[in-house]
Amino acid sequence: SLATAGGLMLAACGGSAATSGGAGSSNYTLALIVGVKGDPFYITMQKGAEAKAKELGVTLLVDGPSQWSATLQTPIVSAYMARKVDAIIIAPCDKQAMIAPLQQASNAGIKVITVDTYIGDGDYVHGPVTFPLSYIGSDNVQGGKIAGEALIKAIGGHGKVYIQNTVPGTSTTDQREQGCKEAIEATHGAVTLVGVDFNGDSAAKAAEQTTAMLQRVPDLAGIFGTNIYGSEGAAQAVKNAHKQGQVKIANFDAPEQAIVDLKNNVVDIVIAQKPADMGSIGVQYAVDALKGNMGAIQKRVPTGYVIITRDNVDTPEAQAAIYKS
Ligand code: T6T
Repeated sequence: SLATAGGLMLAACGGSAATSGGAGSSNYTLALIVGVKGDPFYITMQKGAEAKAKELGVTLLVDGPSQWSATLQTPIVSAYMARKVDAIIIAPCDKQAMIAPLQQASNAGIKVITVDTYIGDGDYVHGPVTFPLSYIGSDNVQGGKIAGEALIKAIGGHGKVYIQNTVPGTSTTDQREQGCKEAIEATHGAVTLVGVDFNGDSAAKAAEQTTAMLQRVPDLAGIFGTNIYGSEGAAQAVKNAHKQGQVKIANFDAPEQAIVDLKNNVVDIVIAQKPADMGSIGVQYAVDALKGNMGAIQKRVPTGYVIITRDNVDTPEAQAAIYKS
């Protein structure tokens, strides 16, 4: 499946295979397994990982499932195990279901690092799962809170809101929902949550669900889209209903379309993560671990956000944070 997957890529082969001991000496093969193929967030992560692999002179293979699914992601882990890669850098699709396959890889001596999403509870020091070397990714409870607070402000501090979520069991989006709920609770009833829908990581499904919600709750004031697809579908439904400006949207993630929607007053805040940094640090850590340089590795690396609004969208910092596709 790897050879035909199309996502398999040789990013860099540094130096000759026979080299050893020099600066670019490590003849390591790393695998990056993304959460889903074709997602601009992961495309941007891949670019960051590839640049670092090239710099360090190691080989990087990249693959991922065609849909957001632990069932589809598991055989990719198995295939890289069979291929005896030195390290797996992965965004696990499910915090429980991906524990066993990754534990097997770790038991086989493969270094395991998680990026973006985690397994267990993400605390690889004191939590139930400690074999991954690091969790590199956003603080998603904080991100959900930022989104929730911005949405509450945009709707004037009171009214009905709705959360467009992806797939339960995904650490990132579960935590964003939690953070948004905490922001809503802090209004002591001024803002109420009228529903949470799960779109299966499909923008089309998200649009359908949001359209139904707009009909059921005509005075809906705001929507939080917890990732690219939830936000895209929510924005599409609001545009279809000609309710842009009337129904506010907090948009997690920063693909090009989100920036267009921001400029057109369809969304009010775009929360950009730093996927290229996640990929780059993931590769750096894998090579550190393979060289026995464990002191360089932190178990948890929060990568931060760039908050994009109409006020700063044209600044170099905001423009640089837009995802590649
Ligand atoms: O929001 C990102 C990522 O953080 C999440 O885990 C899955 O969805 C995205 O890739 C965006 O589509």
